[in-house]
Amino acid sequence: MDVCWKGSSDGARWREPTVQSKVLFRRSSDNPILTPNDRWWESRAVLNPGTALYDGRVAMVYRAVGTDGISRFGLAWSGDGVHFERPDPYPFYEAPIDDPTARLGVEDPRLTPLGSDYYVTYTKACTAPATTPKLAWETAPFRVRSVLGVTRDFQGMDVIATILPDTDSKDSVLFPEKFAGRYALLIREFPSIQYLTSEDLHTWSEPKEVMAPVPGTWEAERIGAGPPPLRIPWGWLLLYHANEYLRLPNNERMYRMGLAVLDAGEPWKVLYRHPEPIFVPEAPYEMHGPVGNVVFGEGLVEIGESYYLYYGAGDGVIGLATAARADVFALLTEALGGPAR
Ligand code: BMA
Repeated sequence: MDVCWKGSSDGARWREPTVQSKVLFRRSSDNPILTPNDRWWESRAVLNPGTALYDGRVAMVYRAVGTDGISRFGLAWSGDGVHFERPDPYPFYEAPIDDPTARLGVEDPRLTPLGSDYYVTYTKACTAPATTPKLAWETAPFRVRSVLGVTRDFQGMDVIATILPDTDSKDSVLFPEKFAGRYALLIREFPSIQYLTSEDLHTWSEPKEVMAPVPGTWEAERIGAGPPPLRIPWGWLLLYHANEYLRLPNNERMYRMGLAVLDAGEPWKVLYRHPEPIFVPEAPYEMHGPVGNVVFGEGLVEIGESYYLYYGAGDGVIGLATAARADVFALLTEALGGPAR
């Protein structure tokens, strides 16, 4: 492991990360599986992909940053879950030019299949005041809002609504099921994960806290949902990201992935929260990039006997890590006992 936090001349400021390598999810030997290319709108970075199974293939909607520093969405397809093609030379979606709340563009899409549609939850971002677009990784004062869109066939995306128009929020994920007739969503209002419901996808209930950061640990500073929750025999499998400030020389934080299980029918209740991260930055393309020390998983699909986790690495490229379903279930059986059926 590249221990870039050691050997600093300012030894008093830097400290060891609280947790290092964990192996529940293993990175693909084909990583990084998607990198920037010479198209102007995705030439600087591709990252943070939402994924879903569609017509026997993996559809991937990812964040792309181009020469103008603005974030847009690209679309990639894979037949085997590992090798992706980008047949369309144009962005899948970009923010309308006249939206002052999206001057930095759109970020971090997640895909939720529900009914015959695929919902897209994402962030739109601007600076305040939003007059000079800056790169997303610059230390600009950020304003972020969560948005809900929808596609049926990946030929284009319709925007449904901004989820909480007056609130800074991000990391929204829609559940792939309704609860008592209502849509349900997880969202990050700094620094924790909240639960909201809606009858019509336009008006949302008051946020209810689901999980908060844990001071003094690898998830001390802020947490947010990763991919949309996935149904498992115990309830809902929630992979999430967690941020810890390390005071590293080049970037003062580290993003890792954690695992929790939410109650099947009352998903604001946490049945289990694994004490250690299940995936951490270690590879060079995760440790170094526009923002180093980042794994940011947003896509999770089941292929064969495995979970495929698609993640942004170092905010610059896209990686794949897989876990055997049997290993995840063994961990949960040890933690929770056999699933109640
Ligand atoms: C979060 C988001 C992500 C990004 C991550 C790490 O706040 O902005 O888009 O990948 O930080 O920089």
